[in-house]
Amino acid sequence: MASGKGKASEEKVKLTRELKEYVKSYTPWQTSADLVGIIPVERLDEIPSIRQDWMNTSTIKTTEQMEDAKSVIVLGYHASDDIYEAIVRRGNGIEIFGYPPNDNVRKVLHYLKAKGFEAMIADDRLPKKQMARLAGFGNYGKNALLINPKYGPWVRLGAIVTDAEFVYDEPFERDLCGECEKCLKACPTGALTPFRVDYTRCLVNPTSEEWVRLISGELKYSDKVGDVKDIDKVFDIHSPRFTDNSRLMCTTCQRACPYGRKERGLEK
Ligand code: B12
Ligand code: SF4
Ligand code: SF4
Repeated sequence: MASGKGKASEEKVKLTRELKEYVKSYTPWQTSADLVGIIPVERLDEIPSIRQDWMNTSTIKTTEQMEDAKSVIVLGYHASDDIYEAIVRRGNGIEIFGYPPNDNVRKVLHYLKAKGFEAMIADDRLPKKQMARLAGFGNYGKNALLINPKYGPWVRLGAIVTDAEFVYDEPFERDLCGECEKCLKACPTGALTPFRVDYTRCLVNPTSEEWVRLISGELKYSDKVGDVKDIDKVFDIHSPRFTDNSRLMCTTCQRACPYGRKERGLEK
């Protein structure tokens, strides 16, 4: 249920409705968002800064990105197939096709700019899982990912910061995990403890340069992490080659999750 509807001006109600329809609208050859929620910046900015160790930085406030920011539009894309997990080598760099589908994020950006609003793709130092929970997408799972009742953890997130104002969505308050611990048990490297991932153990943690060399075969995973029992075998099983020029990111904790299996085609 959206909040403040009674008090919201007709203009805000109209803009909110039109934007949500536009974001989800289907255009051939373009991704459309599967989930969209909008939050006021204060709701996100009141969360204390979180250390982002993997990036060697900390989260920032929306107003550090855009002084006059009023809202964050949170976009969710269903990662419906393994293709979303492919890391493809391209020269000395990599391409990740699956997240976030920038064509759709840019489409929203242009939509807002054409209406005269300021709009920017959210800085990576803005915490996406937190904004998705606050926008009502789902809860914070024990796998340290946002899990949605329909799509489970198979959701990739994008976001836009803007000075436009909308009718806002409510946070997600239910706990979907309960007593379940399937993801914790499934992780082959023991990277998960409830609600936290130890990035040093997670098989998805290589840098772009390391991915290039892991794909070409120049680097073995054990060269990176040292003498961990059977680690090259574990990496090959959980981060397999997709084509000669790519590997799939590990999805084992997501596969174990009871949510979103049907939508991902993991069960009939
Ligand atoms: C750095 C990073 C990584 C790093 C480090 C992961 C990490 N620590 O979050 C590595 C490389 C390991 C990684 C791996 C993956 N990532 Co990543 N990653 C990011 C990135 C760029 C930043 C996240 C970050 O640093 N957060 C800092 C940490 C400390 O924050 P946090 O996890 O929220 O920590 C809080 C919780 O622990 C919470 N907490 C602790 N206890 C409890 C208890 C309760 C009850 C609650 C509610 C909260 C809570 O408190 C902490 C502080 O607030 C984001 C994009 C972004 N800008 O947000 C994508 C992102 C989080 N990754 C994503 C994905 C999909 C993955 C992978 C599945 C890769 C893949 N196969 O596609 C794996 C999954 C591993 C896993 N199980 O988490 C998606 C997540 C989508 C979703 N459904 O949640 C994001 C949002 C990217 C995107 N644009 O879609 N990732
Ligand atoms: S992505 Fe793989 S290695 Fe990383 S936490 Fe999930 S299961 Fe463990
Ligand atoms: S596998 Fe179970 S514990 Fe892990 S995120 Fe899914 S529901 Fe939560």
